[in-house]
Amino acid sequence: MPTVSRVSAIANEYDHPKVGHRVKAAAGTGGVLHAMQHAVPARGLLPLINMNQHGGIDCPGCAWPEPNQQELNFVEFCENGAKAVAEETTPDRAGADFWAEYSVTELRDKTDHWLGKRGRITEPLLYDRSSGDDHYRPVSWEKAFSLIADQLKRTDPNKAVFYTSGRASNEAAYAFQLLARRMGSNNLPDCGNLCHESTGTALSQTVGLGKGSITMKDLETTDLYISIGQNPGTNHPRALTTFKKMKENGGKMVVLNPMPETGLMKFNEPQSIKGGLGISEKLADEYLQVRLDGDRAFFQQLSKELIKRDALDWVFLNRFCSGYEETIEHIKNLDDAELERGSNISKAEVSKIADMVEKADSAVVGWTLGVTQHKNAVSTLREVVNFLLLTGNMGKPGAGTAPFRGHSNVQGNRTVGIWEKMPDRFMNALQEYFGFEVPKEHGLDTVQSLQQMRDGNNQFFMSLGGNLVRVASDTTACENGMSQQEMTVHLSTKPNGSHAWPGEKSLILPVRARTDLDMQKSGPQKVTVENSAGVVSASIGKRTANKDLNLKSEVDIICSVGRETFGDDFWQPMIDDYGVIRDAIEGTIPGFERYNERIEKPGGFYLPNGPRQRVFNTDDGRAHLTINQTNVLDVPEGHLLMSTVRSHDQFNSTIYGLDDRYRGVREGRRVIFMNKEDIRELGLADGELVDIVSVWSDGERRAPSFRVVEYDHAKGCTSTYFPEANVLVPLDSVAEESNTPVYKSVLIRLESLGKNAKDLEKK
Ligand SMILES: Nc1nc2c(c(=O)[nH]1)N[C@H]1C(S)=C(S)[C@@H](COP(=O)(O)OP(=O)(O)OC[C@H]3O[C@@H](n4cnc5c(=O)[nH]c(N)nc54)[C@H](O)[C@@H]3O)O[C@H]1N2
Ligand SMILES: Nc1nc2c(c(=O)[nH]1)N[C@H]1C(S)=C(S)[C@@H](COP(=O)(O)OP(=O)(O)OC[C@H]3O[C@@H](n4cnc5c(=O)[nH]c(N)nc54)[C@H](O)[C@@H]3O)O[C@H]1N2
Ligand SMILES: [Mo]
Repeated sequence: MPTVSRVSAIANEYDHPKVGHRVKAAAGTGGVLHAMQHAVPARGLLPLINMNQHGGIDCPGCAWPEPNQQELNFVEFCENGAKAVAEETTPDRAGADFWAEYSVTELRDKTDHWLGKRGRITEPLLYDRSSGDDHYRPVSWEKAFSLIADQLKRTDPNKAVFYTSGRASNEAAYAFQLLARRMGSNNLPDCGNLCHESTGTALSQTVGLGKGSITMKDLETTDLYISIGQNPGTNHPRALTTFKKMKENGGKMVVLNPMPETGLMKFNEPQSIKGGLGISEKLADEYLQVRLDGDRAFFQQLSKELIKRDALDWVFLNRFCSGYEETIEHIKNLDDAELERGSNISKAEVSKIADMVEKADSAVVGWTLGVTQHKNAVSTLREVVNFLLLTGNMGKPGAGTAPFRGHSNVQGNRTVGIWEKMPDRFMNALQEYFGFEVPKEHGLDTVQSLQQMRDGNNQFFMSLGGNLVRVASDTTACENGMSQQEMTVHLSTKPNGSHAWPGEKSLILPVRARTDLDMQKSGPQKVTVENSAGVVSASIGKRTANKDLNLKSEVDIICSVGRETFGDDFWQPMIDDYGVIRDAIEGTIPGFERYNERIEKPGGFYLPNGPRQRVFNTDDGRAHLTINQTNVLDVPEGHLLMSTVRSHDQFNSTIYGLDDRYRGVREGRRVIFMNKEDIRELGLADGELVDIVSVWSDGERRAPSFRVVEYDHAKGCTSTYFPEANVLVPLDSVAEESNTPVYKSVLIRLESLGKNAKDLEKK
């Protein structure tokens, strides 16, 4: 490993961000007027009006659940959904001329913003290092499939990695896992490993199902919603409409977040009368600026206070839980001062929240990445479950767990087999249904796959969507790892940073996107997706504007590779009619009975959910309370903790634009948000340019040229944007048990460059 990392291609130049006015209220469903300014989808609004409606497409953005069918609005999409669709329906093209103009080496110095704005990829492309040509060149589909088939036939299944980004449909995901397992590999990592793996791990251990328990109705009617580590104004804007309903029903909202996030404080619903008049409404009743990774300590403080008050649901504990005596004893004896040091939240504040919990007949805790991407994330989430179980807030109306998933179908991908550790029940069913030997040994997750690639022990990498080089930690190690493959294959819509790090041979296979019409032998195809509430529904693309492009559907590509490689007779019928894949899902996974029939119903159907019914699929059939240590992160003098977050104008590595209007940043992304006191104590100034440096046992890592932005951030904590800062996190820095990269509590120091952005602007 290098002691000082080579500066990653995306991370070397200062991009002159401007800092100014912050927009103070966020918008939910229908908050699209703003989006329309720079995101009107090409060739009309039809894809948008159809979005999330029966017979239309599921939004390709986040996994926020749809409201009940009776309550659907005329427009059921948000600003960021509109941007996602605009990005997909762009008239811009990255055709053969683009790939001829830019060599791979040149592409390495381009940001993902620039790459994505080149437009849709128009035909399959091949890069072949042995030819001495540093360019991707057009290739026929037949040649592409036969090259991949030849490579797969000579690849050791343990040295092949099949990565999925959570936008893939259930049908494409199922076909993809079939390809990997038919080959003999369980190496099926996904973006979920980088995202909610900690959620799945903690919830499976405690309540026996790695998914959230609530329905939309629960969220709308709960008495108390506790939000931890989420920024829904940007990342799940339609949630704001639900929060508003919850507040109208008398619900209260408590927020834990080190950053003051506009989308959690004030809300402006353009579809309501008040909103139309520009009157915004308050969301959070209490906003606690917790220290980074301080949520576990906070929930210990809260449970300790409730135990002291004997405000526990003993009937529920006795009837449904195990481990509570020991857990209560443990929490009772935790040290108050240490807990307060961990959370940065005072006893008085905890007491106020305990009052709210006591008054509430029901409570939901909702979370996203501010909780899942820490070293101790799994134990934090177990502590959240302790709180819910102690107060009986599980499996009754208005109560439960609400992890909001990221990508629109990341939850569905898991359900249908994209996981390196699928249970034996599934493997046996697969073997029986298809009649080939299914490998039983667990495969590699995302970080393990990248470690194997980095260490030169892998031959083949195939990616169903996504942009792994940019979104994983340790950008440099990933770039090197990708380049060492015998073959890399990317199913993509647009150029991205991962394409710039090809293996010996590399194929870019352009896919139809969710909005595109998908015509196969049996007619136009629909696909299905599962949202964060476990509802499965259909999505039907209708756009014909990309007819002129030489695209194939994801299902078609995957099954064609399978057919060419193995010659089985089950691949082609799946391409001709995706209903055949749904039959196979029904035949191998519980909960999908009458799959093809039930997706015809508006709103789709719910998958079974034990915890929602107080059924806990654990070893003793009870919900488990657990003992978790406090583990406060120590920060040496002169250092700070850093979290990496999304701006309002990005979807992961797809950068729609360079503004973040709720945080007052424009035209650039290289900023670090800091508390005023921290700036002063470190002898820095607002606007100063700094390098961010992280120190590890294998040497230091550096992300150069960021502008210091004074912000009302929790003391000792800072935030920057992902993926620019990913270069700072070593691949080996992961959460215990879930192996998710520690993206949200990185120990850093800052080195001044002796310049101030404000002076540069004056010149
Ligand atoms: N527009 C848009 N929508 C998206 C995405 C996108 O990039 N753009 N990405 C999608 C994906 S894949 C996902 S997974 C989700 C992500 O959704 P979010 O989790 O909302 O995304 P982040 O921007 O990472 O925001 C993390 C939040 O947690 C806070 N935080 C950080 N550390 C801590 C902590 O220790 N404790 C607490 N309490 N808070 C903390 C941060 O200040 C920030 O507000 O969004 C999905 N939706
Ligand atoms: N530092 C830091 N790093 C993070 C995170 C963080 O909070 N901080 N968050 C992590 C999380 S939660 C996630 S989910 C990952 C995201 O990781 P990924 O899912 O791997 O990345 P994306 O940026 O969402 O993928 C974008 C690419 O997908 C392709 N694409 C778009 N639409 C389609 C389609 O319909 N089909 C196909 N085949 N391809 C398509 C496009 O080519 C585009 O370039 O990043 C993780 N990385
Ligand atoms: Mo995610």
